[in-house]
Amino acid sequence: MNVAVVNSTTVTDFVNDTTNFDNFVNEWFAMVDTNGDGNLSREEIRSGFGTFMPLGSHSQPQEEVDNVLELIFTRFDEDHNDLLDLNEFKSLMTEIMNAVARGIGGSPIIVALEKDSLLMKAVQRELATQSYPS
Ligand SMILES: [Ca+2]
Ligand SMILES: [Ca+2]
Repeated sequence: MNVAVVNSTTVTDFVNDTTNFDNFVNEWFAMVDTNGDGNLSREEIRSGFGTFMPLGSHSQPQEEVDNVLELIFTRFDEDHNDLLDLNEFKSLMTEIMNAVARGIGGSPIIVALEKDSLLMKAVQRELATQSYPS
């Protein structure tokens, strides 16, 4: 666990850096697609849920997880095959990151970061692209 100061730009810059964000989405897709068939089933997303959600909602009640899954599929499963392909997954990830950015707002806040969480990746990217005067 690390602590970092972030604002909404940390997250929006991360999403807008297309090459970087594409790699990031691909990585996550491969991680969640445990049977490697190129599609994410509800079960795969459910299993990946704990690390998948930006603020690490590990111990959500099953019912709540089902509701979120239902919302995800209603909104992002564009061809209604009950699977998310890479493009559908990317829309979902973009939406999640934008929601995180809106949640943070314009003023810098201090957050606790879980290793490998979405926010952590955004912060790492920001740090990597910043140059500090020496
Ligand atoms: Ca799969
Ligand atoms: Ca689909």
